[in-house]
Amino acid sequence: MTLTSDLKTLATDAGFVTMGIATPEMLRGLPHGMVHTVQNLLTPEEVLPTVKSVMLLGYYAWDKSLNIAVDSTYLPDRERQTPKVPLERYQLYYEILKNKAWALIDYLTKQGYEARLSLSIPLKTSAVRCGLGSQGKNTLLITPDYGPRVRLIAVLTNAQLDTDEPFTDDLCGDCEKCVKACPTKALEPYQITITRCLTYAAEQPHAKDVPDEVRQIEKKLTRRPTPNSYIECTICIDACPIGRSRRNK
Ligand code: B12
Ligand code: SF4
Ligand code: SF4
Repeated sequence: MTLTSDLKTLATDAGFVTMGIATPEMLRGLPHGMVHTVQNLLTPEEVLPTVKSVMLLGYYAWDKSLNIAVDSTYLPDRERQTPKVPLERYQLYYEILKNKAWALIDYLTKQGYEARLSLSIPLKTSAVRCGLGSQGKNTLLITPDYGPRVRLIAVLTNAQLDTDEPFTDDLCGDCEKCVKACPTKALEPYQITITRCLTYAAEQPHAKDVPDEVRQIEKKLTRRPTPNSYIECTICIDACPIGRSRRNK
């Protein structure tokens, strides 16, 4: 058994359904810096300066409740409109991903290597270069078996691992179901207008750059199980025929 196959076995045992490995050189030229106001995308070297291998892992999001986001602090309704400090938010699938990927960090560290989890390198384009699938017209990573129903996390290490081939097919073909299904017309093939996305609108209840009609649709469609939580939109995932036969409702 090599270190690479040990790690792949560990990842499968932890519940990841797809994985692939690239060197940092194979990930050059991917998106970097601020994505609108949402996320500062980092290079692998910014996360771990000694990085030699990047492992991309996909977890099958088999239930919509995995998309729940919960604010860390309870605030009465009147204060929620204008919180004095920004609220911290927990997204269930991020917590699950970190928890499961920890098995690999633990293993690598015990073997004497450095290892870091990352949710802040550009995960979709990195996943394509690691061979997991293609970027779909909804801009998400779609895999041949699960379509866009996978959530992504990276494990970076200074161990030298065997790499996989980048994915070169376009799995979408003539299909445009996700583009047509988006209720706010946020999508054009392979492009998104972030301020029209219901997930952005729900995450940023006070953002001024969300068009009024999008805000109205967000208020109508976003499911809020409690005043402190909401379920992120998955309409452009549910619309995708690839991998739909798997349970996802
Ligand atoms: C910022 C962000 C958002 C923003 C912006 C979305 C966006 N598409 O950029 C908002 C808040 C709107 C958002 C919404 C959602 N998100 Co989000 N988001 C991210 C985040 C943090 C960065 C995404 C990013 O890199 N954007 C930057 C742009 C430049 O990247 P890009 O889309 O790859 O852009 C490229 C394409 O447009 C491409 N391109 C342009 N023209 C063409 C033409 C062709 C032919 C091709 C092939 C490509 C192409 O080139 C661009 C540059 O490379 C990632 C986590 C991460 N660290 O990567 C999660 C992530 C992408 N989100 C995720 C999810 C699931 C969602 C939602 C479904 C909400 C939910 N239920 O969780 C929605 C889906 C909206 C959508 N259709 O994209 C998952 C996606 C999993 C997957 N299978 O891909 C991620 C990876 C989080 C995770 N850890 O799993 N998200
Ligand atoms: S997450 Fe919802 S609003 Fe955002 S692009 Fe997908 S379908 Fe449209
Ligand atoms: S719904 Fe169709 S166009 Fe959209 S990602 Fe899936 S296969 Fe591609």
